[in-house]
Amino acid sequence: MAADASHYPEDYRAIIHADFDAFYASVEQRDYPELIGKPVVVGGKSENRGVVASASYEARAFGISSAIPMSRAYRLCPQLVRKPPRFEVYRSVSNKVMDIFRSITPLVEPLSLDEAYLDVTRLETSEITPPLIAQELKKKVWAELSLTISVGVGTSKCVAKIASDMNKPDGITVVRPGTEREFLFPLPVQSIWGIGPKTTERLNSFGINTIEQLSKRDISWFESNFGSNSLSVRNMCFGEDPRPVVTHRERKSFSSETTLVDDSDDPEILREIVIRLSNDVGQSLSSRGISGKTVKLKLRSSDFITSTRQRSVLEPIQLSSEIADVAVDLLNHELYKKNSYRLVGVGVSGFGSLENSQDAMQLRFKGF
Ligand code: TTP
Ligand code: MG
Ligand code: MG
Repeated sequence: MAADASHYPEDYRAIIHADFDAFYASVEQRDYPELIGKPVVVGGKSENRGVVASASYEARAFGISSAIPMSRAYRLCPQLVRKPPRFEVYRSVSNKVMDIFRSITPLVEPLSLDEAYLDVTRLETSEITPPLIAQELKKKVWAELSLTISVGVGTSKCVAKIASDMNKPDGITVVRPGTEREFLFPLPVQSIWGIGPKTTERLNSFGINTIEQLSKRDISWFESNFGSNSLSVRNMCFGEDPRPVVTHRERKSFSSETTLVDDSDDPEILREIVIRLSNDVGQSLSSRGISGKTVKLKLRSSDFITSTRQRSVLEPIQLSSEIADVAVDLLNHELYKKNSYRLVGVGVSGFGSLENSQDAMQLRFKGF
């Protein structure tokens, strides 16, 4: 569906759902460029009864998908390349993408490591429309992370989520206000959030295959088949889904840590790492308009002993340089031990009241 960029009628919400394409597998292809264009899966070894967590789109052409046994994946595609998962890397990419989303709106609801809802209703101006915001989002993610997301734009969460799946990979699907039925009706019933394989089978056995066929049933039929969910399922057939985008409850701390490629006892290297991590944490805080009073340094030595040192400052801080000043000082007090370290982390906690972040939220709305 073309990204028609004209304005939305008033009273409509503009919800974006964004999801990485073949998340784990794409991160592996990005970090090991020799895997680009190849059938790649991330998952456990077949001899350990491993399953596929994520399959590159090249692997999907062989019929390979998430959750199938690795042994079966190899039978479908003998030249398959398997990579073991690197959860730390995926978590760090996830934090970064959520920060990119939050640089556009604070109204971000992460659903899992690789996807989130954004409410961009308020961001609309004479020049900026929801489809343009979606395009901007894709561009930013590609520029900063060299990974593609697929994006759906709709007037509710359920429509946006179904839309983001329509043109994967690297897709953008806009369901304009008022065209929800046109979009949803031809789709199979299992596209609806909450309709799993068992319910699908039962509905199919009644001859109900498409959302249009389901939508034709009357409310009493829904009541006897869906119980307390009947109204929400019925409404979703028409694209109506009042669930708001909820930002997760306030976090108590923000941190960033890294495992060193080679263990190090070199003060210069360790200081440089602490400064880089302070920078990551500073960016997370700044993008949310939060400042904190406690800085924590985490160190894990080559013999796997983890220690933490923390210090509180009088005035809340947010800037990378201020965080780094404290974190580097904490590090300097450890260096006399001449230990070699394998992991370094920096965190900030001790946040003030909510008021500050709400101010920041309003500022960002105005300044977009
Ligand atoms: P998904 O977004 O469902 O899948 P995907 O990103 O690999 O592929 P696409 O969105 O393009 O269809 O899940 C995100 C990650 O979650 C996925 O990369 C690996 C992990 N995952 C599992 O570990 N097991 C699973 O069964 C599924 C579905 C996902
Ligand atoms: Mg995905
Ligand atoms: Mg996902």
